[in-house]
Amino acid sequence: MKDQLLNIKKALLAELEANENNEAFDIAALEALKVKYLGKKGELTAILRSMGKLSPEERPIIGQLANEVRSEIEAAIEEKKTVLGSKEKERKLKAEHLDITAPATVPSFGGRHPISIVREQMENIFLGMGFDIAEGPEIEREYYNFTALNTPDDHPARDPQDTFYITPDILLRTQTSPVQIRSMTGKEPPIRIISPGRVYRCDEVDATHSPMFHQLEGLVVDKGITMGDLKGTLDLFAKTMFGEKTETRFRPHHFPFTEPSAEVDVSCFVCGGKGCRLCKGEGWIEILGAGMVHPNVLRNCGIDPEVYSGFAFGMGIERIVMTKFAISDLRLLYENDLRFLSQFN
Ligand code: 2NM
Repeated sequence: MKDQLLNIKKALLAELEANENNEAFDIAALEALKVKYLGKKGELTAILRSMGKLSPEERPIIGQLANEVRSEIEAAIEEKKTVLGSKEKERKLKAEHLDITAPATVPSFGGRHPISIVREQMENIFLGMGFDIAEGPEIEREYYNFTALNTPDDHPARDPQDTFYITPDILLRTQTSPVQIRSMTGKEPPIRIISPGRVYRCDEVDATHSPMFHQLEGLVVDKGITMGDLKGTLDLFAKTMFGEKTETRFRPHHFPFTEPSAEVDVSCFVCGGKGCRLCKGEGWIEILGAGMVHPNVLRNCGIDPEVYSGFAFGMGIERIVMTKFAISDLRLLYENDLRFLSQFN
């Protein structure tokens, strides 16, 4: 029995030594070992239970030895526990290491899209001249988009090849002019509004076309409004948008909804009109269309053209963005590539 006791101690010490360099041998494994040797079903307990068979002389001797073995085993396990504990602490410290001197991660806030930047600039210029901002639906009635605007039934813009029809009567607006029609209908002038927003046309995507783009149109109706008011308004807009040296040029044109109509150019703000890459040697850059509101359009909206007159204009926001920032490909504005967009922050 004496040998049995000493063997238990040896076996425990051997197991501890065998696991000296075993990374997987942790405190839980050590607890299991303790149960195996000292637990109720452990080997030492089994021996102590069988001590009744011993003679009265042997009993105290074996009893004492058993107690010694038990405390030696306990001591060995305690010692190992301390070692494992400090190893565990070291591992945690390494894993949870925090360098408080490291530079902070700066949160990135993003920025505004160039179309939004320019649209807001344009809005602010017209708000400063006393215009209000008007909005309307992007899904529009054919009447507001074409008919009320004096567009002939056989006008090419009405072609299903060019316009997204939902039904023969409902379509995606091809311009923001229907907003002006809605604003004029049943309202007594003076009217002074701009209508920025998305418009849709059946175009293949390329460097200068997109089936969705943005427009900003303007409308003024009052007694005695003339072409001079139109020229003054657009000239001030151009000077504020592109620089005070900017000049404007009106070229005769045709729109169904205005008469007379004009296309409007601004003098190139890069070369000042001498001709350069931006203006393709022209000295002028076309930025908008405009004219005096056609009497038929006023009548369609219940406004008497004998009493009132008005001017209107429209421009593509993307075109202004591309001109201002010298962007050669429209698609860059829709691809949401941060390498492009972050340049405008
Ligand atoms: C343009 C060019 C010229 C325009 C006309 C109207 C309305 F409703 F008053 F008749 N709104 N917008 C207009 C005039 C739009 O875009 C190139």
